[in-house]
Amino acid sequence: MSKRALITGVTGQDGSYLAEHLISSGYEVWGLVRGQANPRKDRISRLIPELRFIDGDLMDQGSLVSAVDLVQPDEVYNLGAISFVPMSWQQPNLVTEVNGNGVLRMLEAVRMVSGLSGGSARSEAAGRIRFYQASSSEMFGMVAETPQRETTLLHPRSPYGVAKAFGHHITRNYRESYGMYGVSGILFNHESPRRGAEFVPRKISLAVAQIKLGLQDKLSLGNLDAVRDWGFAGDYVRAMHLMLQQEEPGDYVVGTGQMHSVRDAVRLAFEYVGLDWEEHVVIDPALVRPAEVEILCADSSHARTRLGWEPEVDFAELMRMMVESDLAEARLVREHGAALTGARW
Ligand code: NAP
Ligand code: F7E
Repeated sequence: MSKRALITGVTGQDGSYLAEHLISSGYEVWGLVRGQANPRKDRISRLIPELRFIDGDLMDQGSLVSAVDLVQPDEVYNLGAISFVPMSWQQPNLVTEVNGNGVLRMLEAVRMVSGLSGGSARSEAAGRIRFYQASSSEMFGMVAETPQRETTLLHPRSPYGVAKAFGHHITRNYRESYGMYGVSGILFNHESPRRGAEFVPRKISLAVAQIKLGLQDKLSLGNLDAVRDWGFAGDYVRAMHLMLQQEEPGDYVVGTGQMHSVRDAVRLAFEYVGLDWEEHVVIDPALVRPAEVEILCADSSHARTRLGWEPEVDFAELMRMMVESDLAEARLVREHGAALTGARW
């Protein structure tokens, strides 16, 4: 019989790649969707017609218990979150509720449906539903060491990072308290042509496409010196799946181990279309964060040795892929109008 997976955050970047990966591996995949007439549900069901949906919200405990009870998944991937870091200074309570307490609600739903009570001895029920938590390198914040690994001290710099740290710790606590098969993937920044337009690599690739076609002239950015370890989302969802296939649950850092600054990303993207970035980029101090994460770089040796995971797409290829995709989309808009856009995502 095929395995069944439930994904929260299925309408997001990672949810879409993970659903595709699991379906191609023979899974029956259910996605939790929130809200009334969520337009992103239409978008993903066009992309992945085999995907099934169930209503629910990480803010609503009852809806999560019902969803887990109805789907009876073998694996739950908790990807749902408010994932844009600056939003967490604007609405810290909401972000804490969704990204922090939302994890606890999802764990409680799994615990209740599995019939687990206290005692860390692993019972059959404890391993029945395996749980993946989308932890983040943002938890390392003001980094205690470089590169960062599973044991690096957490020092989050944003309410987003603080909420993710709670989700991380509570997942480990359910593993230790109930013997639940719960893992955290501490994923470093990962991007794709499906990335939200608010995140810096996609903001750059979209602007480069518009500027190349003469539809825009300037790109406003904040801190160009920030350094990130950027990978491809399609590579990272393979790691999520592998984490839930191990005999014992554990936590894993996932990244490429390569560091690039925002300036590098801008230079590369403009170079790709034959333009000089310095003629187009302007600095907007309003885009600089109240507390910045200056540098992130993953030591993924644990994931590489234990999971056999390797990234396949490097930074230059990733930026090329994103710029090409946005150029193709921008050309469509220019030639046929907005009605044809979003056909691929
Ligand atoms: P994304 O594209 O922003 O997707 C976020 C998803 O969460 C959307 O499907 C959204 O659904 C859903 N969501 C938001 N609020 C919700 C709520 N109250 N209840 C249920 N679902 C809700 O994010 P992503 O890049 O795919 O990231 C996936 C996860 O990995 C997130 O938890 C993120 O924090 C984490 N992460 C991402 C990265 C990265 O670089 N991408 C790195 C480390 C960790 P709607 O359609 O309803 O808005
Ligand atoms: O910023 C700098 C900004 O918003 C990257 C999320 O997926 O990864 C992501 O969080 C860097 C920061 O991603 C602009 O200050 C400069 O230093 O693309 P970002 P993020 O904040 O690192 C982590 C791992 C997650 O978990 C999150 O969910 O780029 N930067 N100028 C800018 N950033 C943005 N967005 N816009 C700018 O104009």
